[in-house]
Amino acid sequence: MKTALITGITGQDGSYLTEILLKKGYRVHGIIRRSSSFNTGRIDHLYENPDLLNKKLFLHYGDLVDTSNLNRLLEKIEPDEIYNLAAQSHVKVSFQIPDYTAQVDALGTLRFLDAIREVGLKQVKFYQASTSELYGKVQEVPQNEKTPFYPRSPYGVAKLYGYWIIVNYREAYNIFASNGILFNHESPRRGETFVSRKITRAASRIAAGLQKELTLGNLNAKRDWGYAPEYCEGMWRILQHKKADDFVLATGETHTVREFTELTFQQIGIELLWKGKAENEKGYIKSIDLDKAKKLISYSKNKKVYIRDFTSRLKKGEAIVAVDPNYYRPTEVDLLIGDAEKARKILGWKAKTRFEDLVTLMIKADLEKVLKRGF
Ligand code: NAP
Ligand code: F7E
Repeated sequence: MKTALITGITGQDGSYLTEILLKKGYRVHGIIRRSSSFNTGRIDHLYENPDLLNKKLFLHYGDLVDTSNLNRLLEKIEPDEIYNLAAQSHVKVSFQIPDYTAQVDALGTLRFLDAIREVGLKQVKFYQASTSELYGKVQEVPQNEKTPFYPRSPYGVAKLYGYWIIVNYREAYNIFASNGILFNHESPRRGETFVSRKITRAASRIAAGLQKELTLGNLNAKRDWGYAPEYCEGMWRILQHKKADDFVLATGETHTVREFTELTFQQIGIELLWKGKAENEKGYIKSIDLDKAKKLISYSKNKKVYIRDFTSRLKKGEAIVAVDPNYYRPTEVDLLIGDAEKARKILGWKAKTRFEDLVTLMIKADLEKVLKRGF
């Protein structure tokens, strides 16, 4: 039985990776932060299972800014594989807390690598959650492992340090350390302030009459959006490769935030019409097509609910999307589109879920959540 240690186990990716590793027969240890409120929502379904808790799944308090604790945990757990997913992962927030972002995302990675050296874990394999944000102001389209980096945020710059310290410790000390350069990946477990989830959550709440408007920033930014569980499987494959290396994981498709918004509302039968420019732009209900909406059905425990039952309460001509410059970033990443050919060839990894299916599964999950809470 292999032992894995996951930092950031309570996050979107940490929760999916835990499920994947438990299914593969791993013993999984996770580092969680002390919080004044519950922060284990994404792993409660595992944590509350008596067959797993303290048998196959173990949680420890820790923080990437606390070196002494990292050393102690490594000595105690002696993992075969470490997945370093913990990060201050919000790009916009990194402009507000750049120092903290660097402490966790840049130096946190160094602290971990150094703890591995100090404890003398010679056989351990280390996965670093690197990111397409390294490409920032892109120097090439599409972006692959050889594309030069040009980060555009304190988050991107901190992760750039993380990337290079992995390469350096690999070359200097022969540590098996690999970077997964992952493009955006989303799911119903995505944090509510990232744009994909913000859109699907707001659309379901608007349909249910709980919210009037969705307020966004830059509608024209383009992202390569994939489905998170597939990317977590890719992380595992990166560490199973015979030598440590760096891999891009991406879908190879790119779409604007505007397209994501349009498609989300289309899934519940609403066609949007955009009017106005820049911060005065608004999205109005152009038409409501209940036949399209009824394609999707949400279930609560005992009843079926047609999505058209939600949407029918909305009116043509209503403004439901607005732009607020507060969501703009001082420096934006305009276009990301990844080339994951190396991962396909060497790891046999390929993104399967297409953009439209991703949007569909996310809006469906959010509608179900709204339903379960009884509006
Ligand atoms: P996420 O949902 O924001 O999760 C981040 C995790 O890190 C949470 O468990 C969080 O704990 C933990 N954390 C934050 N600061 C910490 C600290 N100082 N010490 C210990 N733990 C800390 O992020 P995600 O989307 O799952 O992403 C996972 C990793 O991949 C991150 O490193 C992110 O930067 C990177 N990445 C993500 C994407 C993407 O599209 N999702 C793409 C490329 C790279 P709490 O739950 O207590 O907040
Ligand atoms: O923004 C635009 C925003 O915050 C995507 C993280 O997981 O992926 C993520 O970073 C785009 C940007 O993700 C809003 O300006 C418009 O252009 O969902 P996001 P991100 O910045 O791409 C990378 C790969 C990571 O590594 C990160 O950890 O959408 N946008 N309006 C908005 N973004 C947000 N958050 N909120 C808005 O209202």
